[in-house]
Amino acid sequence: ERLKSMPVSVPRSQAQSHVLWPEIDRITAEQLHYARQGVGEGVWELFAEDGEMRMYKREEEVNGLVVDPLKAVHTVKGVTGFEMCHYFFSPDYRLDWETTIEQMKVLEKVSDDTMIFLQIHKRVWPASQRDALFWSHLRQVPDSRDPDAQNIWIVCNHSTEHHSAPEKSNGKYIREKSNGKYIRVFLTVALVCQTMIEPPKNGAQITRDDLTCKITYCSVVNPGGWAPASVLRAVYKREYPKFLKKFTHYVYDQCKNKPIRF
Ligand code: 16C
Repeated sequence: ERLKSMPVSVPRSQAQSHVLWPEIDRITAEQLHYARQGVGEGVWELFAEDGEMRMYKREEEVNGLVVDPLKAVHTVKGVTGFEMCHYFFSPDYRLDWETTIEQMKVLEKVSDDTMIFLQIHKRVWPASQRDALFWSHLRQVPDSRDPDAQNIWIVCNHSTEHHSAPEKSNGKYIREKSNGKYIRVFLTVALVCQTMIEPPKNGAQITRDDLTCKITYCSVVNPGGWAPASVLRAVYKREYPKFLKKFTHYVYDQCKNKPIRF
């Protein structure tokens, strides 16, 4: 009788017992769905292009603040989707490729695949400096009827709260008058990566030459307080392409002489 009430499957992630888990599970699934939708319906506007990389935006404002959603696609040879996501998720490499950060701290390691980060970003003149507090979750895309789905990984980052780093609560006006030092941004970011394998001839071993990684990166950042629209748009038009090029080159370089990890 007792056996009947026991769970039949092993939990996929140790983070399942965390209070944030329902939110992490829901937002990650939503972001995966959103990332898989194309950019063809005419609402997305191409703003940057470089080799295989294409970056699209939609101009949107909320309460007078620019929150333009961004969607980028890229294709990189010689690496797997897992490798891309691993380097994006792990705090060990973040400062190697992330050029908008001044400081980064892991506030809580929920499990091997889920962490809570606090980051202080570089200041953009003439706006106040920003910080970001978010959970980050890495997972292999589970069960799907699509056989290729086994080769898909996602990292999802989403703003949250944490007792060890409360947002300054003394009101926007005061914060912007230099009392509170940082304005907190709100972000939802997803990196989705799929490994495509060109089967080698004569059943030979798969090498890095047989691999292609298809990348989709989606981001929405709410600046959280006043920042001039023109400056903000100029900054992200420069920073997003810079990020995706630098990050993917970095992962390629890190992986090229190492065994393939799926
Ligand atoms: O996804 C990326 N990185 C992840 C790990 O760090 C994580 C971080 C998201 C970044 C959230 C943006 C925070 C705003 C920082 C202020 C801008 C600093 C620019 C400094 C330039 C010298 O998911 C890759 C992130 C790629 C770069 C994002 C740039 C976005 C700019 C959006 C404008 C925000 C408001 C700025 C206020 C003036």
